[in-house]
Amino acid sequence: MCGICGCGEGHSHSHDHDHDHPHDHGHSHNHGHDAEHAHAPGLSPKRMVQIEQDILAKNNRYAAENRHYFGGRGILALNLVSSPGSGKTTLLTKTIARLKEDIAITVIEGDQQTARDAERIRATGVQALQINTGKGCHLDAHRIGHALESLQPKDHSLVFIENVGNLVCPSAFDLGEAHKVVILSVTEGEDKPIKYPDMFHAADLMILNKTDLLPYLDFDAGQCIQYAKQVNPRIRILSLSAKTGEGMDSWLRWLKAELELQRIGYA
Ligand SMILES: Nc1nc2c(ncn2[C@@H]2O[C@H](COP(=O)(O)OP(=O)(O)OP(=O)(O)O)[C@@H](O)[C@H]2O)c(=O)[nH]1
Ligand SMILES: [Mg+2]
Repeated sequence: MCGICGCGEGHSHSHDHDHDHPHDHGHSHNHGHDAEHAHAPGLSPKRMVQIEQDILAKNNRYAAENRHYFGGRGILALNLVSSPGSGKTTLLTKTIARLKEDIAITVIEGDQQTARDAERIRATGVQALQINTGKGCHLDAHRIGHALESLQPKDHSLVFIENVGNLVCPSAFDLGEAHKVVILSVTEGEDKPIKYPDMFHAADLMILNKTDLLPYLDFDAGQCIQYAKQVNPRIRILSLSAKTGEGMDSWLRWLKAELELQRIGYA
């Protein structure tokens, strides 16, 4: 169970013992699937809160390792979050097509089931690894650490992490990314930033996608942008259509600028 949001995390390899994973960046560590115990009968609310805090603290330690890994190698890692179907994979395939000649790109895909998104990414010619979370509702930093071990992204490259489609739980889990990028499609309604404020608060950039559909909808883009800024005054907002390519140039310029900053190589 997801002890953070209560929506029922549990890994597809669900079990209840601790085990070790060696990491080739110099250490091994334990992790227990504590979250799965969070709904066990007989647990007091106080104990539940303690378990939630432990899960997040443990995740934050792995996230710090990932951030150190990215920082030392000048890699820009972005965590793409949204509700299901906002267009994350479409945006990625279109972005990769425009950038892959100049920039090395690696993608980590998170979905509950199937390898469909990783296959769509591989069809563009770049490396992708699919993580299936089973009943899990978000990616966690520990799994990203393992994915990095097997993918070995190049120094000064771009790593996209497409999170599980869910506007709630992924907001609580730092993966070590430079930025969370929240994608909201215009078919979802302009009120999503105020209904799911944690996600819009956690994100540094919001992409308003599927703008090609605006003529057919009552979506009020100005109101949506105002709601997003109400929740997070620092949020940057770009509007685009991954389908038609309108607005993509600004997104590509943002990516290149952020990559350049990351290439400085942080300690
Ligand atoms: N009209 C229009 N459709 C789009 C656009 N971007 C994506 N789509 C469509 O939206 C649907 C979902 O796109 P995906 O890229 O699979 O969305 P996703 O966010 O990766 O979905 P999950 O991984 O399942 O959460 C597909 O039918 C896409 O073709 C867009 O800019 N305009
Ligand atoms: Mg997808």
